[in-house]
Amino acid sequence: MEFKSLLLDITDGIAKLTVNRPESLNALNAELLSELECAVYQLEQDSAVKVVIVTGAGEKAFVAGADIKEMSSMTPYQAHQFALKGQRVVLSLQKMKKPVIAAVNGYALGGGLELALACDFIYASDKAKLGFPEVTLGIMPGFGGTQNLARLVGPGRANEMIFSGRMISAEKALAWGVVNELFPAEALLSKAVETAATIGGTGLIGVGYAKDAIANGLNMTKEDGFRYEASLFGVLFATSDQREGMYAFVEKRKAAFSGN
Ligand code: DAK
Repeated sequence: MEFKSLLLDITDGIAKLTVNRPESLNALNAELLSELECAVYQLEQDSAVKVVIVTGAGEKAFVAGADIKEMSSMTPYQAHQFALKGQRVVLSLQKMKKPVIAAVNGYALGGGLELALACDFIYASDKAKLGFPEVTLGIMPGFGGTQNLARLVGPGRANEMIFSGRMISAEKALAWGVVNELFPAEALLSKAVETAATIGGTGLIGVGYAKDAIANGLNMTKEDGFRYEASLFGVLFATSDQREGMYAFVEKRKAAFSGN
C-alpha cells in the first residue's frame, strides 16, 4: 500500500516507520491513523521484517499528538471513530510479536507519547520533550497513556505529568524511566538501528516469547507469571532456533537462526 503520511524503509530486516507530516509536527490525523494501522499489520505479516523502529520526520517532533485542528470540529460520531481507530493502532503496535523501538527525535506529546509508550522501549534525542497536554485541551489521554505511563513510572509521576499537562525534559524522562537512553539528535537513529540489528541477530522466536511473557506477566500474579514463563520456555525446545543456538555454542561457532 502507498502511504501519504508515512515513510517505510526496510533494510537488512529492520523496518523504519517514519511519521511524516512535519508541517504539523507529525500530528496524528484520521488518515494517518488508518495508514499506521495498515503499516503495523503489513510489518507483522512480512517475514523479511525482524525489528521495527518508529520515528518522526524532521528535526522538531516525533509526534506532537493527535491533530487538534482536525479534532476541534469533529462530530461525536467522528470523535468516536477516531478514538476507536487510535486505540486499534496503539493496541496492535503493543501486541506485535516483533520487537518495536521508538526513536523519539523531538516533541512526543499526547497521542504521540502514547504511540511511543506502545513500543517496547524508547530511545530519545537529548533535545526531546515529552508530555500529556490533554488536560489543557479539556480532555484526557485516550490511547492508553494513563495505563502505560503509570505502569512504567508508577502512579505518582504519571499523576504529576498527566494532571499538570507540563512537558518534561529528555533528562527527566531518562531519570524517571520513561526512556531507556538519550543520544544526540544526529546519532539517535543509528543507535536505534544498532540495537535493532543486535536484536535481529538473535533467536527471534525467543524474543517474541519473552515479549509475550513480560507484557502478559505484568497482568498476572507473580506465581502465575512464573508458570506462564515456564510454559513458553518449554515450547521453545520444539524450535530449530533452540537447537541451532545451543549446538552453535557447543561447536564454538556463530548461530545461524532461521526463525523456525
Ligand atoms: N495538532 C495539529 N497541529 C499541530 C499540532 C497538533 N497536535 N502540534 C503542532 N501543530 C502545528 C501547529 O499548529 C503549527 O501549524 P501552523 O500554525 O504552522 O499551520 C505547526 O504544527 C508548528 O507548530 P508551532 O508553530 O506551534 O510550533 P512551536 O515550536 O511554537 O510549538 C509545540 C511546538 C509542540 C509546543 C506546539 O505546537 C504545541 O503545543 N502543539 C500541540 C501539542 C498538544 O497539545 N498535543 C496533544 C494533542 S491532544 C482520544 C485519544 C487520544 C487523543 C485524542 C482523543 N480518544 C480516545 C478520543 C489524543 C489527544 C492529543 O494528542
